[in-house]
Amino acid sequence: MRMNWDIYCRVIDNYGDVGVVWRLARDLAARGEQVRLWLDDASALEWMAPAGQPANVQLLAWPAGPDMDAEPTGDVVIEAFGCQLPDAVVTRMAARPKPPHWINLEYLSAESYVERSHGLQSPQFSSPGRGLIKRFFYPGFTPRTGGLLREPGLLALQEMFDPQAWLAGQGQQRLAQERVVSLFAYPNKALPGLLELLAGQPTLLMVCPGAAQQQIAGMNLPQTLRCHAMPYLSQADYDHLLWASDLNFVRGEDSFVRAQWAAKPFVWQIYPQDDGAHELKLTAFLDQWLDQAEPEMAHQSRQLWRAWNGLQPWHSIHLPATSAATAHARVWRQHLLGQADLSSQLLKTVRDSS
Ligand code: TRH
Repeated sequence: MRMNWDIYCRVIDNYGDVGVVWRLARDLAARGEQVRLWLDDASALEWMAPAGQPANVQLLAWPAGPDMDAEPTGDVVIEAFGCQLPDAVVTRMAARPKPPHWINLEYLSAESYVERSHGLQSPQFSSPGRGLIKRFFYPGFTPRTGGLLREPGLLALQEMFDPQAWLAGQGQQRLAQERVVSLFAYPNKALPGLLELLAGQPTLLMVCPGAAQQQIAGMNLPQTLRCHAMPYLSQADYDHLLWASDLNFVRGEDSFVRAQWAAKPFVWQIYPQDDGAHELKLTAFLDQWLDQAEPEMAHQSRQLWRAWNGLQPWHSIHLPATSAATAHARVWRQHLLGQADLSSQLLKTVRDSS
């Protein structure tokens, strides 16, 4: 039975918040659900989703005018990344004859608290939400978590993808012996070290908008390194960039997940936190991801990831052999395919508790 979903999200910084909720909204809509996406800043969707939204996704501004206060709430209300719903919305949720499913969608992490906390319920004892139950939903990498966003048909699309044709569409061509590397990064002191490492082999470096493009613009590059400054791509084309590359540098949350579905070697730059909490989060992922990996590849990856994240000096850093890294990326994707995707799990949670 089709349900009405309200997804609320406040954009804190960067593009991951809007990127994740937009992907979720589209995925639910593709499965026949009716979705309203409430965003306080939808500007990034201009380039992320230039084709606009499907008919069953409605984009709404938050905070909105008086109409927001009058709107009935959906059957399911998703509070993304602890964004704190306005009291007026919670009051209306509590006033519904049949209370809505209230789900707090959390950030992605491989830390052990995720399995412990996923699915926990928080009954509301005071106004405005008195009588409602909020459920915590944690994405993750193991069957005891909420899984990862993965649209049905994603792998089939990748199978049919033609990397040369796509690169040509971007005005680029892979030269003989050249590898293609994508780079999406926060400001990073390790960038000169990385460029030197990449220049050890002919490389076409596709640099996404942002800090890295500015940093590279002022540098003298060796002849073995061809850099191409990319425009902002749509989310679909960003996937294509990951699929067309032999090695991907990704960041944050959503590009990090997409790199895993791309099943190409990748390096993650985690969103840095002032209190250093990102180191634990990075280590938790490395531990899971490298658990069954070939030892040399695992060692080199750990050193490279830590140095790229400023957690150790850029010293004696190597790129893991492409063959071992690619084999590992495929094994890891296969492991992830063993768990239900995030939208399927959300739908199941809601249906089971209806
Ligand atoms: O932009 P980010 O750094 O977002 C981060 C993370 O979400 C982090 O967890 C959060 O705490 C912080 O913001 C506030 O990286 P992320 O998550 O990869 O999001 C980027 C989105 O932009 C993703 O949906 C992919 C999309 N994208 C495109 O669609 N086209 C592009 O050209 C590029 C470079 C990205």
